[in-house]
Amino acid sequence: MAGLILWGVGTSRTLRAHWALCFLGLNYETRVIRTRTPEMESEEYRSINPRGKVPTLQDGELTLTESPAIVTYLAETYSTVEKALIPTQKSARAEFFEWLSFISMELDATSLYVLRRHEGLPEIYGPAPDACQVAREYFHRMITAGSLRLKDGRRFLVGDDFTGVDILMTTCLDWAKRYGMSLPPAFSSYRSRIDDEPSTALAFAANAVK
Ligand SMILES: N[C@@H](CCC(=O)N[C@@H](CS)C(=O)NCC(=O)O)C(=O)O
Repeated sequence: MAGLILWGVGTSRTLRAHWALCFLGLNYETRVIRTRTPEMESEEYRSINPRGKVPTLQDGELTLTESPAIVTYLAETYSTVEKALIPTQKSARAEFFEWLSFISMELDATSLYVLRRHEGLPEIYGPAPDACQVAREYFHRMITAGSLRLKDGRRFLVGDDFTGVDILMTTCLDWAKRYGMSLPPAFSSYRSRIDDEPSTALAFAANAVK
């Protein structure tokens, strides 16, 4: 198998993978597959991703799931001097992985995904109003603490440039807003700045359900 193939459109997590590919200017093929559709259950897709989730990236012989891992793999493999999604300097790389973990665990898995499952899809996962209330409070606490990072006036989370963790953070900020949560002012301004980054519009278009 040759070339890059990305499976999945239309979700916050698929957006992350499209965005990294768009930012790096890579040619890739999109396999339009959406959550909770028969295609997700197909034998072909299950043989590629037995967990039945999107996104999945194929790069030659490599098949990779988990959006933070996909963004990091693309960043490590395809960044150039002109277009890089991960810093090269050791301490900045350590901070990149710190933010990757914070966003994936504290914002996504512990807060937003709880809301997605129990407020957005109660018919599948069951209603859980207490857990949702706690998830909202937890998100607020984490994003407020996270916003201290921006108090020195920095434009992006790590180093001086836009990186993969800005992709992940932006998807979580938008996700939180869709669930009616307000953002600390520093993250509202940050989110507006992200729209100035040319790959933002490309990525949203690539991830859109046509
Ligand atoms: N940790 C995974 C989560 C992937 C995930 O849950 N994707 C959702 C769409 S955003 C999905 O495929 N849901 C289908 C299902 O759970 O049945 C990642 O970040 O890629």
